[in-house]
Amino acid sequence: MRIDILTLFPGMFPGYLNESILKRAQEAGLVEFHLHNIRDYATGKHRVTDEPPFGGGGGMILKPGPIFRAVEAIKPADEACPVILLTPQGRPFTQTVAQELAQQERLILICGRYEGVDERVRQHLVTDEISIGDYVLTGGELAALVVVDAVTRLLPGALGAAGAAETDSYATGLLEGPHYTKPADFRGWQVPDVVRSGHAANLARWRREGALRRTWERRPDLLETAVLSEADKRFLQSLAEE
Ligand code: 6GU
Repeated sequence: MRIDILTLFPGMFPGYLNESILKRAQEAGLVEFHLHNIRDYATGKHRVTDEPPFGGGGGMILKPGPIFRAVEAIKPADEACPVILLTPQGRPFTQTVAQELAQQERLILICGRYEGVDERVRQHLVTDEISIGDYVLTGGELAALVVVDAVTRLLPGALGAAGAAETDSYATGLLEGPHYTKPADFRGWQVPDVVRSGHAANLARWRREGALRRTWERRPDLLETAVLSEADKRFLQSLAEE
C-alpha cells in the first residue's frame, strides 16, 4: 500500500512513522509513506496557503489552489484512489472504516486545519472525509497518524503474532479482557490459576468471559452488535443477576 500525506507540517510525522510496527511494515515493503508539504504547491513570492474567509468571521481558511495542485501532482487524473480529508466534520473513524481502507492499494490523506478548508476542496477533490472523534484538534495531522496506524497494522504480515489483529478489541466486537505476564507473583498479587494451568479449553472460556465482563461493565452498547454464542448469552445473564 502507498499512503500520501498532504500537510503544512510534514516535520510532525517522521518520529511516529519511523518507529516500531510502522517502521517494520515499511522495511518489509508492506507500506510506503510519502509526505508532501502543501506549501510547496503554493504560488507567489510568499507561497501563501491560507486566507481569511470571504465575508469575515475570523480564523484562516486553506486556499483550494495549493491542495488541488498537490493532489494533481501526485496522482494521475485517471487513478481512482480515495482522497480523504481529515476534518472534525468527517464520518466517524472506526475499526470497520480502518478495515475498509486497508483493502486499498493507495490512499491520499489531506490534513485540514480546524478553521477549515475552502468548500471546493470538499466538493470537487476529496472522495471521503474522516473525523477521529468528538473533540477538536489544532489540525488533521494527529488524525492522519491515527488512520495510518490503524490501517497499517491491518496489512497482512504487519503484526508479529499471526492473527493478533483478529482478536483485537472492536475486531471481535468486544473489549479485550485481562492479560497477564511474568512474574506470577508481583508484590503479593497473583496471576489467576486458570491462566497458568495450561488447560486450553478452560483458558479460552476464561478469556471469553473476561472480554464479555469487561464489555458489559464498560461498553454495554457494543453487546448489541457483537456476535454472541448461547454460552455467552448465559454468562451475560449471570452477570446481570450478580
Ligand atoms: Cl480529523 N481534525 C481536527 N482538526 N480535529 C479533529 C479531527 C480531525 N477529528 C477529531 N477532531
